[in-house]
Amino acid sequence: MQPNTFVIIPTYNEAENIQRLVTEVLELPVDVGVIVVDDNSPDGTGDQAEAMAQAYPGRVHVVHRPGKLGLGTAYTAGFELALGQPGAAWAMTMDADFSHLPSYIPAMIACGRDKHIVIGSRYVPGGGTANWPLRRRVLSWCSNTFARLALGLTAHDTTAGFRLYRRAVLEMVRPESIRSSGYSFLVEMLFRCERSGFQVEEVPIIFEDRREGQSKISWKEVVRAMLTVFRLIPCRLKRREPPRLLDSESA
Ligand SMILES: Nc1nc2c(ncn2[C@@H]2O[C@H](COP(=O)(O)OP(=O)(O)OP(=O)(O)O)[C@@H](O)[C@H]2O)c(=O)[nH]1
Ligand SMILES: [Mg+2]
Repeated sequence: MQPNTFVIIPTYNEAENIQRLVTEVLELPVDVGVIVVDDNSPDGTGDQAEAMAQAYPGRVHVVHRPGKLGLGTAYTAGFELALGQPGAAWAMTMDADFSHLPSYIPAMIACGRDKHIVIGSRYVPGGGTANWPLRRRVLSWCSNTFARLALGLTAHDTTAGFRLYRRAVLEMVRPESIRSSGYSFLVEMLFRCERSGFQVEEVPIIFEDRREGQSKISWKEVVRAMLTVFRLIPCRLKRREPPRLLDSESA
């Protein structure tokens, strides 16, 4: 049977993580497939992902890109492949480094039955971060709060990459037209979703610091995310769509 949910995992140098992560996702008691989007990682992550695709035909797919093209376009390449799969009704995104534990996926999918978007969130009761240095915690909390207040978002974790989107959301907000990458992409995507009237829910998660490998986040990315927030502020003045119902509610 074809999975109805595809978990998109962008990777750049995640050879220590990818096979274990994909295995854990596939072993969950939910109907999911996996799409790895690898940017020709020098450490051979792409080959490892390919080996998983051979071992699980139809359940694991790999998009190989020629070089490091950024997280935003990696997500959109994953969405495109996911939506092209027969029976695909939801697409998830998660990091490859075990900061987003696969064990939260079933709760997010359950929550997605009557919501348009579900966020695995650090900033709702029960959520949080583990093993993160104080500097990183302060930076994350401040940028989240700034984005939330400046853009009038209802979600509390605005930069989270652990998300579940319903097909209709991706078809309407057209993520491929978002030019920014990384955190900027995530904030802009959430902004578009909320402005379009889609219902967002947050499931608490404990975000753990990466287990293996190197961080790819840079100060440049944080500054770019701030600039994205400033660029979007004028769009707040445009009309906001009324809350949307799920197809099943409007039938
Ligand atoms: N395909 C692709 N994946 C990327 C790129 N940059 C980062 N990633 C992946 O995106 C996910 C998030 O990147 P991280 O480096 O973990 O960023 P972070 O979680 O903000 O920071 P740390 O946890 O401190 O490393 C990981 O799975 C990375 O391998 C990219 O340019 N292309
Ligand atoms: Mg990470």
